[in-house]
Amino acid sequence: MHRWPPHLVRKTEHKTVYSDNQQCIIINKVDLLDSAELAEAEQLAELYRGIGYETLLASVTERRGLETLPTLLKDKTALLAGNSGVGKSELLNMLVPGAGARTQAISEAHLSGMHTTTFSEMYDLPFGGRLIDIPGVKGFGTFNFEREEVSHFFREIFSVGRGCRYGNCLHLNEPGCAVREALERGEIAQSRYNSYLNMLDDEDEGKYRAAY
Ligand SMILES: Nc1nc2c(ncn2[C@@H]2O[C@H](COP(=O)(O)OP(=O)(O)OP(=O)(O)O)[C@@H](O)[C@H]2O)c(=O)[nH]1
Ligand SMILES: [Mg+2]
Ligand SMILES: [Zn+2]
Repeated sequence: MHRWPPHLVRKTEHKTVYSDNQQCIIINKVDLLDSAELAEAEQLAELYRGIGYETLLASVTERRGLETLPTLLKDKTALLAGNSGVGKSELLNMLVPGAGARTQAISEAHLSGMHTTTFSEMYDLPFGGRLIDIPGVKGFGTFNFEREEVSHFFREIFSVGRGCRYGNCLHLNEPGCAVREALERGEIAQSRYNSYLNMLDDEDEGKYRAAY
């Protein structure tokens, strides 16, 4: 079973921050969780809701937790993003009867070393709108941004960070850092701040622009 992939949320968050699009986070396969894991998932959902993301706990195979999706997707063009095997194509097949997108158990997919969906395809939603199924993303990918821009991918850190004394504050130990203050008051989640630090430290993947 997949562990929660906060890095993936960050990844799509990054993309949506830049495109100014709406993002809905779906935590799928809750049918596989025991009660402790479900509680953990619910906490995570609350965290992201608090930041302002529509967040659903769902089971596509059991048709649960997805009741609001048609309203969210109606007359929009949306993209299904997420790791390979999380159930994107399964969700597409649920929303678009007859789409017939291939789905595959993770174990089989991993044996072949391939993503089940190998190219992106757009489908018309029966209630209006379009949905694009894409091959699962692997790992973090290569980005092209400055260290000062990492906070742009964390909605709440970005908005609180406007109150920092220095415009180029990295929210580490700088004086007058509004982010650290908000963290101490519990207004920014420690887990989000840790993710932020991880991403800031993670320089070996060539994510940052080379200095020139
Ligand atoms: N238990 C459970 N299994 C699910 C659920 N949703 C999807 N699956 C299964 O997970 C496996 C992978 O689903 P896919 O829809 O192929 O995954 P994908 O995200 O499209 O994967 P790629 O095309 O490789 O990116 C399939 O065997 C699905 O039947 C769910 O809610 N619960
Ligand atoms: Mg797929
Ligand atoms: Zn700061």
